[in-house]
Amino acid sequence: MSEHKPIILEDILKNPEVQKATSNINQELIERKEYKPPVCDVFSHPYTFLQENADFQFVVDNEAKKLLPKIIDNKVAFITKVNSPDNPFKEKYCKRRNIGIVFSGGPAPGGHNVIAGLYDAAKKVNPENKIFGFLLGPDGIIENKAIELTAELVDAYRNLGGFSMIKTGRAKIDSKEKMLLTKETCRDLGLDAIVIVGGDDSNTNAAFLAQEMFEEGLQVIGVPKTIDGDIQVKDTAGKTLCAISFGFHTAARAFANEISNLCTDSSSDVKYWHICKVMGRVASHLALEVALQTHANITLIGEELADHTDKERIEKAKKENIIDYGAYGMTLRHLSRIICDSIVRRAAVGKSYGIIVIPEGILEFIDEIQTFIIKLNTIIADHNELHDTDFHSDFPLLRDKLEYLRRLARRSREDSSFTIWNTRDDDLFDDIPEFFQKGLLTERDSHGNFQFSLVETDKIVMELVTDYLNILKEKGVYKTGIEKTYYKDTLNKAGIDPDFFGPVMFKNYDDSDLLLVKKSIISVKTLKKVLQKEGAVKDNEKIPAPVEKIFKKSVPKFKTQVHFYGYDGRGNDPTRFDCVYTYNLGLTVFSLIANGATGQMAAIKNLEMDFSRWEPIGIPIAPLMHLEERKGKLTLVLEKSVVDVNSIAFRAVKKLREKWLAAAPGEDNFRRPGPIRFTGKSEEDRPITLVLNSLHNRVIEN
Ligand code: FBP
Repeated sequence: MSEHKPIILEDILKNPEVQKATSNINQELIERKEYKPPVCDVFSHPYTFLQENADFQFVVDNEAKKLLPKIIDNKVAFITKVNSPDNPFKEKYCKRRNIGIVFSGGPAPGGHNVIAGLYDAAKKVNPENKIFGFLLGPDGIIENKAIELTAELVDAYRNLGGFSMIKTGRAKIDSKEKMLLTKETCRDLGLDAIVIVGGDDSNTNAAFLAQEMFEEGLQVIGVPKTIDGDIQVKDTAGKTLCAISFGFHTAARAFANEISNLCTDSSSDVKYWHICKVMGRVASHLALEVALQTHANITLIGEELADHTDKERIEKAKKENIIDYGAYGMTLRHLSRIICDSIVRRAAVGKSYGIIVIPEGILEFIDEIQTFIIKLNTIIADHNELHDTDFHSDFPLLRDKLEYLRRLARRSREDSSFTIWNTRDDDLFDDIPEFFQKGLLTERDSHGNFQFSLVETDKIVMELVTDYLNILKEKGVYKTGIEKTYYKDTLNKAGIDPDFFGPVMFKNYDDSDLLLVKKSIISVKTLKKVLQKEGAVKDNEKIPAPVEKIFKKSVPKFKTQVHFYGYDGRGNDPTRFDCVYTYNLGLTVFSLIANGATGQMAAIKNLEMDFSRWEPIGIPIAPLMHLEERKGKLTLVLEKSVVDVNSIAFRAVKKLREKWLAAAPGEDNFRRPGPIRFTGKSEEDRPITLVLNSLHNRVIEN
């Protein structure tokens, strides 16, 4: 007899077992929230001090000198302990402060721990200190929407992913009016400092705000956030100051786990190619890390494509004494050829399945597409400025937009000084599939960035791949390899001599265990023709059924499943690396504020090494800025860091590429990183990219 009491259906929600099973709180959540990240040694001391270090130099842009004079001379500052501080130092350090914090841009796992670190440090130094969280991103600053953070609220989000506590947004404080409103908010809340947790554009914002608020004495500190991993800082000598932004590790681990599961599925069911687009607006850092974690069969890296040169074409042009400009840089068509080559090679060994990882921002590195993006950015920005309206509201439908472009092309014919959009551009644009035209004309984000996440990059690339594979099929070079033993067994069972048909049907019958049907045989009809020609069947005879079966097996089927990995990984609870990293970033932020810094970005040096070697620092933001095209204009922004094709991580992937493609008989070489866990050692430690790149000084060139 059951020990449990029967549950009355009407009272079902009152039943304690039902309540426990349906509660929002589970054991994992409790353990996560209770986790106390270790702190860098310096933070175990009651007071910290900033030790400027002028050894770290940057190439400073003249425009940055001009626009950010108050913070351009900031130096890298190491956070150090103070042994016996004097009273004035203590008073300054512990004075009562109001600090505002805002999340800006896309969520990144670990943001809540930045808040927790800042909160804990501020309250420990002076319990009267207040931390305000601005709601819904920078709009919260502009519109003065903030909440005072309490211990209860902070505790509720410790070690949890997302930015749910105060939310985020993509607004930008980019006009005099917004700056004035920001000043009003700061005055109203009596703020001493604002902390901007954001990506390259948000840290750019932090620098301008620091410049603007300098006289008012309001300190502004940035925090390097973005799953894209494109905030990495090195000085001119190549010394790493910030190896990666927070959130990157978690997102990469989440994507890698999902993609690794697909590796398992596809090598079990052996019928699908899984096309995995992974986030990363521009840089391919996430794709590179996913490759290292999963050993997917094919991983494209945008930065490598930008470097591409077609050596054959260059040589040919040289002989003709001309320069073939088209041989430099990658085209979409050429990219599809490279992918097809790998698919064809795997098919030849009987593997009509696999995993392709495509970085979201890959189109940024394809010259022909990049040109369109820049031209369209300029056209849209010019239209908005001239008419003081919004291009997308004026031309809501694709056909309206295309008609507008056509008008511009006509104008270029009449006015030779108008060069932004000519007839050739218009014709080329016309050749692009409609869904891609729409993608290229989508609304830019508030920073003027092209929104790659809204474009079906994978669809564009894979449509070209499918087309070309069909051509290769027609040409007779795309075939599935047939195991010789299988072929022989099939024919023997039917009482047919395999050695009789083998040499007629296959091009490598005598010297391989994996048989490839001859190039000239591309259909049952052509098979019959060849068999007749070689005298293997008579004119009025049918092809023996087992022979036809084998031929049909040799015709590859390119079946795909498409996946997008982005928002899911971005919302994951942070890995232990990101928990510890962000909590210490929060502590760093407070040290910078308590020591009077402004225009600095909190960072942890030596992230690529063991935790015991981590060093909290402040990095000056202004010297990291350079000019970039935004909304059709050159604008001063924090420089994004893209994948370095000379880095050890990239070169390792390049060297292992052939092995991971596994276009050879036998097993694939997939790696199983497993899901994000809080315990365990290796996977939770730090990104593999960082581990490899930290070996930089130890690698001897050969
Ligand atoms: P941040 O640079 O703001 O951290 O955002 C990164 C990102 O997740 C990109 O990977 C992606 O392209 C983009 O945000 C998506 O933007 P949105 O959230 O507006 O769709």
